[in-house]
Amino acid sequence: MIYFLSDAHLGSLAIERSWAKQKKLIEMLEMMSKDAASIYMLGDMFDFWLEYFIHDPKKREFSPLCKKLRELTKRGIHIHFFTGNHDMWTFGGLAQMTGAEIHYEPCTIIRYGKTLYLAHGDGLLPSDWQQLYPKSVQKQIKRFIRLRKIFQNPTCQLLYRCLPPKLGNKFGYAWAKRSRLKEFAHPCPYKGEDKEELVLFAKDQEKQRNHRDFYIFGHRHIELDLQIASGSRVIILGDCFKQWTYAKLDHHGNLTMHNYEQ
Ligand SMILES: [Mn+2]
Repeated sequence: MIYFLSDAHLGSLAIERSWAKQKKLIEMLEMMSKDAASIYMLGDMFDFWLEYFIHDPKKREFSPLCKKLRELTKRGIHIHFFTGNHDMWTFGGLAQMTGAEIHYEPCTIIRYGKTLYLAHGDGLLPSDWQQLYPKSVQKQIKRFIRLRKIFQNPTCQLLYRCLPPKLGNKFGYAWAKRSRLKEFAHPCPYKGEDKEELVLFAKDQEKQRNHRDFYIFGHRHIELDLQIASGSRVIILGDCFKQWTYAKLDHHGNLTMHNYEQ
């Protein structure tokens, strides 16, 4: 079996009982480990993860999860960690702590006879997005792209990593909290097949003859399983702090969505 999950936003200052969520996540991983060959975590598992040049005591908070992942990799389960827009700043530390393989970019894999496109999902747009959206939405998208460029800029990253962790975390967690509170105050439900960026992105890929059986994303905190073409589905994974949803691909190439309630 192959499992897919995303968006635990561990450590978030806007989510109550963060330690209990981490515990539940560990139990969920343990459940998956019973028959998992690989586990794919598709981004934003941490609300803010940045590796400084100086020791960061805050990381200790996540050591139960890191220990669990280390144990699973030792047992021979492949753990894949995709960076999201909240936890892209790992420079080898997380891989060392957990034994996970880190993915900084979307990737296409073939498993059990199926082609899967995997990505966190932030910043993915159909190629004709500038014609598709009204000016106001275009402005928002452009702002997001600009911010993403700054986040991914090596010089900016280097400078941020020089900060004392206490200060860097203060900014980082406050920024993440603001975006979480914004989401809680104005939830953005599924926009529909003709507006949801990730669906449009996948449809565009199909149109360009880059066929995949499954497009699996996180990022949006909504649960979606949508057929977009014959033999092609878009899956958006939901989250692991409220909905506790995940996807599972079995040996026959069947992909199913599940809800972890325990
Ligand atoms: Mn995200």
